[in-house]
Amino acid sequence: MGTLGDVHAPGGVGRVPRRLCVLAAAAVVTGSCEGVPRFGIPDPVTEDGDRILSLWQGSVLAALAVGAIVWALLAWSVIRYRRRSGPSEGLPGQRSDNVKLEIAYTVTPVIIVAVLFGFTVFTQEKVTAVSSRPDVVVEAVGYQWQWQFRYPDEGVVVTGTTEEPRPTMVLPVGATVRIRLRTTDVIHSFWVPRFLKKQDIVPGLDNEMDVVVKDPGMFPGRCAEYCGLDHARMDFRVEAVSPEAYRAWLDQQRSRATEGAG
Ligand SMILES: [Cu+2]
Repeated sequence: MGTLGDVHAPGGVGRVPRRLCVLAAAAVVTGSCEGVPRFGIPDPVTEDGDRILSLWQGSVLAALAVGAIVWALLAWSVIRYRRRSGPSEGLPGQRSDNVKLEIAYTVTPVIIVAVLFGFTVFTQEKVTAVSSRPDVVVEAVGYQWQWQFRYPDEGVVVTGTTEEPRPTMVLPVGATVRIRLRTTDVIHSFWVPRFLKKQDIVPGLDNEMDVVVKDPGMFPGRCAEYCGLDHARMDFRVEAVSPEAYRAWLDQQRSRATEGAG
């Protein structure tokens, strides 16, 4: 008759999670999980987004592996030790302790959590880092209840209204863009889902983020912090274009501003 000790050999419990940790680790370090599902998060369009996606995929795979092992062990014990018809076999082996097993099931989760923690810190350091020399600086100013995008080095300002079209932050593809986050009133939050990160805009706090958009396209963004009556109308767009198209857009904005002033 199998006892707990025979069945759950420490090596058997520890080996699979360790293998998965290695798999998840490889994914995070290499920065991509080709062919692995995204498990519900948007397709990232920034370099940091790729790192965040890999961390998410590694974490979900590790969780699924642990879940599969737990469910398999539960199913096994339910089936193996079910009440049967016919003469009773009596109770399975009853052991009050198994030191090796207890050490294994304490140390294994600690290792898994430590590995996940390590990769989380590693990724966080990467995605919150800001370059000392960004290529483009944009100030995203949130106010009740819209956005203003200022390009201080270019003399260009885009001011949103709650009517269509929503304000568009135009960025060049492949450039390191510093987004300075400012508010004139309450707390808002700058969120472009396909960047896979968002950051609060807090009065009196100079928050900022760097993004490098990989591919051209139009990406919706919104305020992600409830900020009052028309919070839901604080939509905007980020349009990533080629560096040439970006320069042309700046020129167009400047000439439009001059015409307006004239
Ligand atoms: Cu807001």
